[in-house]
Parts: sequence; C-alpha cells; structure tokens
Amino acid sequence: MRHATVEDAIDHARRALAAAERVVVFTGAGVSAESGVPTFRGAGGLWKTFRAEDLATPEAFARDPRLVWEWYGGRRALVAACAPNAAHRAIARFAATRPGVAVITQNVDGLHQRAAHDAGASVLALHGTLFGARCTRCGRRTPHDLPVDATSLDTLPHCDACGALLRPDVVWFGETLDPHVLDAAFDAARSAEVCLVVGTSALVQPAASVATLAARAGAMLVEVNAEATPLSDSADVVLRGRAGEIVPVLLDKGDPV
Ligand code: BJW
Ligand code: ZN
Repeated sequence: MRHATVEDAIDHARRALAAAERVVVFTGAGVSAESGVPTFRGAGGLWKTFRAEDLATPEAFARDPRLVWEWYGGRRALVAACAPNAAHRAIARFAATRPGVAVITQNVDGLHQRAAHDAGASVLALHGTLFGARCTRCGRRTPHDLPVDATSLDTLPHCDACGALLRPDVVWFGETLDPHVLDAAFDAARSAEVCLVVGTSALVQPAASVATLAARAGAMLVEVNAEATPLSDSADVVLRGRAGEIVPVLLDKGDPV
C-alpha cells in the first residue's frame, strides 16, 4: 500500500504493530550503524575495505587463522566500545512487554542482547556472536571476549577440552546456520501478523527468507532502511531513514504522530 504522506505510513505501521499479537522484528547491520558499528555493504561498509572471501569463509580461516582472528579481534574491540542505540532499546522494550514478539537478528555485535538484558527479552542471532568461540575439532562453544593475541598460531585461543584451535563463533559464507535457531526464526516468521525489517540489505540467504516467508504467510511487511532493498517493492510500508529515529516512533507507546 502506498501512503499519501510519511505520517500516514508511520501511523499505519504503528497501529498494526500495536494491534498485532505476533510480531517479528528482523534486523541487520543498519540497526547498529548509529551505534558506530560498520555495516557490510554500501559506503563505509566492511566489504568495501576487506574481501569477504579472505576473511569470512572457512577456507580463509584454514588458510590464515591469524589474519582472520586479528580481524575479528579488532571488530570485537570496536563493538565492545559501542553501546545500544535508540532502535535497540525500543525493540528490547517492545519485546519485553509482549510475549508474541520475536527479535531475529543477523548481527553478531550483541547490541540487541545488551539492550534486551536490561529489558529482559531474548534474541535469535542467526549468524552467531563476535563474543564467542567454537572448537575446530570438538565443536565445543565457549564465551570469549578476551583480546586475541595473533602473534603466532600458539598464541591464538585454544580449546580447554581438547586443545585444538578455536575459531570465532560466527557463520561464514558457505556454512549452514544453527538449525535450531533457523527453525525458530522461520516458525516465528510463518506465524507473524507483522514483520518489521530494520537495516538489512536482505541479500544474504537463508536469513533474508525470514522476511519473505513472513510476507508469503500473510504478514504485513514494514521496512525501515536508509536505502531501497529487494524487499522494498513488496513491503506494505516503507520508511526511508535512520533506524534510531524511526523505530522508537513505531514501537514506543505514546500518542500516534
Ligand atoms: C540503515 C542505516 C541506518 C545503513 N538506519 N538502515 C553463491 C556462492 C556461494 C554462496 C552463495 C551464493 N549464492 C548464495 C549463496 C549463499 C550465501 C549468500 O546468501 N550469499 C549472497 C551474498 C549472494 N549464504 C551463505 O553462504 C549462508 N549459508 C548458506 O547458505 O549455507 C548453505 C550453503 C552452503 C554452501 C554453498 C551455498 C549455500 C551463510 C551466510 C553467512 C553470512 N555471514 C555474514 C558474516 C557473519 C560474521 C561476521 O560478521 O563477520 O553475516 S556476511 C554479512 O552479511 C553478515 C551479515 O549478517 C549479513 C547480512 O548483512 P546485513 O545485515 O544485511 O548488512 P548490509 O551491510 O548488507 O546492509 C545494511 C543495510 O542497512 C543497508 O540496506 C543500508 O541501507 C542500511 N542502513 N545505515 C537504517 N542508520
Ligand atoms: Zn575442542
């Protein structure tokens, strides 16, 4: 549906979100941009400076684990110095007060979780976490937020259980997502009445299917993004702009604008 004014579009989305019992909030790197976390694609995105295939694939890690750990260690330090923004906080408040809300993120920065921790809601993280590591041999997962010393293979983090090399607990290109997390996300998408999509280019599969599955199952699609995406044409409401400004207006209680 096209709206005569931005105010009409916001009002339509606000009412739908307030009335719905089951809502999916699906986010990408754009939701954290105003916290100072770089996105992947577009101006200033990580993939403008770094080649994804050199850093975010299992082959890259097998070839040069020091380089990959160094890069993730740097991103971890950057994100640790960032804080959730108004969008993360509004999403956390919305989810904490309503049992039918699922927050599904592609982000590995933990900012939804940090906002949700205060507000008491959980988050489905499709692509893992920057603050965890996983054993390359036995698969054991462990929280890992220490600085990484990438001077040599020996100084890289190793598994407490079996001694093998640990890797960042994120999902790289060509790897499958955790089936439990993905199933939970797809289930929530299929039963959602409204799907609010915030700050994702919606290019990476299978994550982007959260939005298309929801729409196909009849959910109203609301997109908040600075730019057009492959979802924009089929969205019921498209709001162009910054997540930190638009999301609180959509989700927080108060007089309709
Ligand atoms: C704002 C804003 C503001 C900015 N306010 N908005 C061909 C070959 C090989 C593989 C494939 C292939 N074709 C398809 C595939 C599959 C592949 C894929 O989808 N590739 C496409 C890119 C083509 N997918 C996979 O490989 C997945 N696994 C899989 O499919 O397994 C089965 C399989 C196995 C083998 C072969 C094929 C299939 C796994 C994908 C894992 C993605 N991992 C990453 C890295 C995670 C770890 C890390 O962080 O390092 O996840 S890639 C990166 O992209 C990251 C993100 O979560 C993900 C999505 O990006 P996102 O969040 O959308 O960010 P951006 O930057 O793209 O967009 C930001 C948006 O915000 C923009 O729209 C801005 O406008 C907006 N914005 N500021 C509001 N203030
Ligand atoms: Zn191990």
